[in-house]
Amino acid sequence: MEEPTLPAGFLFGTATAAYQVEGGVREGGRGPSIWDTYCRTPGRVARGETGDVACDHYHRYGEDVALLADLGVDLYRFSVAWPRVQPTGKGRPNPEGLAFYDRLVDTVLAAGIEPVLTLYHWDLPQALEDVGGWRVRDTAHRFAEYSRVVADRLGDRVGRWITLNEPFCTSFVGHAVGRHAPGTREGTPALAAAHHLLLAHGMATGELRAADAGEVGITLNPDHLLPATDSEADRAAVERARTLHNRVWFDPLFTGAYPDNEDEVWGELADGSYRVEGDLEIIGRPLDFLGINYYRPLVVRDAPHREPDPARRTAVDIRTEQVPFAGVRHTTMGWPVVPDTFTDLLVDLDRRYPDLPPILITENGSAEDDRPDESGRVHDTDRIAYLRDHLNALSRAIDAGVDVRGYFVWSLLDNFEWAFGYDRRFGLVRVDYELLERHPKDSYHWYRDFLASHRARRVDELADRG
Ligand code: IFM
Repeated sequence: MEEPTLPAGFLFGTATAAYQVEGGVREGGRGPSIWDTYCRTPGRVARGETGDVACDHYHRYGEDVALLADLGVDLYRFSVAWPRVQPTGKGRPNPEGLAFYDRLVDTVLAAGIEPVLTLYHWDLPQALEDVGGWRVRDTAHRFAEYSRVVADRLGDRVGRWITLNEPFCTSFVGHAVGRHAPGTREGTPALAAAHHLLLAHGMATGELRAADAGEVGITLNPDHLLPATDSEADRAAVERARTLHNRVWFDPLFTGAYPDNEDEVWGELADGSYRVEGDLEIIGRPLDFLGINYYRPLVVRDAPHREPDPARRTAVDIRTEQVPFAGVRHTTMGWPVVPDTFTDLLVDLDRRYPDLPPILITENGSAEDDRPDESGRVHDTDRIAYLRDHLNALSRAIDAGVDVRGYFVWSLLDNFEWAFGYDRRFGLVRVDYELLERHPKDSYHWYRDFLASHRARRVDELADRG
């Protein structure tokens, strides 16, 4: 299989997120987050696992940055834990929390790597959840305040800022499906949460601009949706799913309007009471880049009848159902591996939204059944194939005219995979969770060699042209 070729100047990185790697949840004055609470609720997370220790990145970040330096990446994407900076989600910042991110950023920069900072990767301070969380408008104001605190502290050294990671998961998986914190099943409040997240993003963008912090973007996880059959009903189901998964975010952010089929999709759930005149202007503030996370396509069919089992029912029912993607390999997440759909998604978004800013692929990767050999090495050939095939698919999207500037592997380290706990491993580096040792897998060595040879190839081409 051919090694991917991306344009000269294309940036490569890896990504992590605070709750998934840091641990140290009771250290340095950090307050509790909704994920601490969720993990402690029996039956929520596999085997009752928590992020209490995770990869112990809070103490071992130096070792992790050394791994990044050896890997040869241009960028490192990490997230700041809001409850470390503001333990109750508002008010005076916690100096120890800010000092931790100071040290992390300085260490990353000293390794010659550019830090890319995500402000919110799902760890809302529990104190804010207790007064309504994302269901209430005030949380958007609190997020803007928190963003300004972080920007004032790190804006002199961090040049790229991501406001939110995958607000779809926060609002719908968290408030309608209940599989993420806060773990509720609510209809209208889930839609209100989606709106307040967008508003929070827009307000934070304003604060980051005012602090002159650098480039600003948001990370979305749009789905590439395919109908189960060519029937009219299944194609209509795809359009409803497109609104829930993609248009809710893309339309207000990049067209200045809410999706025009909302009434049909949400029915009476959307009472609009949470929208205030002027919100769309705030939400639609221009961005410097768009982060896209992509892993797998989704096949859906029309499902006019509600899920009979109330325990499995989502509170935002759009009368669709997921169908397995037959005939392809699946990762240990149960996700089908279909790299061409990565090209298709990017081209499709580019055509639907002509005003998108340049794109960074802020996550892509695969969870595999990694089994270390006697010497502790993980020969993760499936992960290498996944990454190579997706980078080739990305390169085809760029050839088709999509403006993509960078790519991050999810993830640098095996880490806490939310409700699945620790047995879904996405890392380029294996983490021994007992000893907290790091062991680079074959995919780490592949990515390192690929980055070095890609750079050398591009330099040679430029020299030839010169
Ligand atoms: O681990 C998550 C990450 O936190 C958000 N995007 C998807 C990843 C894999 O599920």
